[in-house]
Amino acid sequence: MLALTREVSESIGRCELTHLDRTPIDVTRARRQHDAYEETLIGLGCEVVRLPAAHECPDAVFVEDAAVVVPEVAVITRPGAPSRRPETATVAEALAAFRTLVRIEPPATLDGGDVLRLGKRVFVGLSSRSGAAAVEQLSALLGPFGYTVGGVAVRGCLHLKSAVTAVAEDAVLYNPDLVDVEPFDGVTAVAVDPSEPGAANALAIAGTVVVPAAFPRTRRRLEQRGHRVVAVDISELAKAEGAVTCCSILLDA
Ligand code: CIR
Repeated sequence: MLALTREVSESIGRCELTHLDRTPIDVTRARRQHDAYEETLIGLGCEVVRLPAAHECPDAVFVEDAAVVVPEVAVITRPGAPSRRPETATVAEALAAFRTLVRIEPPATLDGGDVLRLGKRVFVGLSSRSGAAAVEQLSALLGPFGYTVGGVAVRGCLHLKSAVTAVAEDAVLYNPDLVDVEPFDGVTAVAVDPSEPGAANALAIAGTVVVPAAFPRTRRRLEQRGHRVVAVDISELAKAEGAVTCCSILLDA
C-alpha cells in the first residue's frame, strides 16, 4: 500500500474554513503531528511518498481532495474551492507513475473528501464543494470499470467523509445528524458517540482504523465491536478542518 502525502504549507493559517472560526495554527506543531501521522501509516505497512510543500496553497496538505484513486484509474478532481484548484497539478504528476489519469472537467467540481467507495459502490457527497455534475462525470469515468456512482445528501458538514467513512470492507462509521445511513445498505453502520460529532472521519488501513485522538469514546465503540484502532493527535490540522482521511491518498501500487 502506498500513501501519497504532502508536507504542511507555511501558509496553512490562511486555509479555507467553512464551519470553524479561524484560530492561529502552529505550523511547527502541525508538521510534527503530520510526521506522526505518516509514521503511523508506515507502521501499518504503507510506503509513504511525500510531496514537497506547496506554500502558495494553504490547504495542500489535504491531498485527498485532489484525486480519487481506484485500482483502474486516478480521477484528478476539480476542487470546489477555487483556491485549491492549483493543488491538483502536482498530485496528478505524482499519480501518473501509478495510474492512468482521467479528469473532472469544468463546470463540475469535486473534492476527494466527498467520495466514499465501498467496493464497486461509489458515493459522492452533495456538498458545498461537490455537485450533481461531478456525480455524472464520475459515473461516466468509472462506470466502464463496473462502478456505480450516486449522490448522497449531507448536512452541516464540509464533506461526505466528515459524515461517514469506511472502517472495514463491510462497516462504516457515521454521524446520524450529518448523513442518512440508508444509502449504505449491506454494511454494518456504527454511529459515533453522540458527544463526539466530529468523529466520523476515520481511516481504515490493512485491518486497522486510524482515528483522531480527540475522540476516545468513538474509539471505544469501535474497539468494542472488535476493530483494531490506533489514535493520532491531529489537533492542529483539525483547526484547518482537516481530519485523518484527508492527509493521504492510499493506493495499491
Ligand atoms: C478545506 O476547507 O478545503 C480545507 N481547509 C480542509 C479540507 C479537508 N479535507 C478533507 O477532509 N478531505
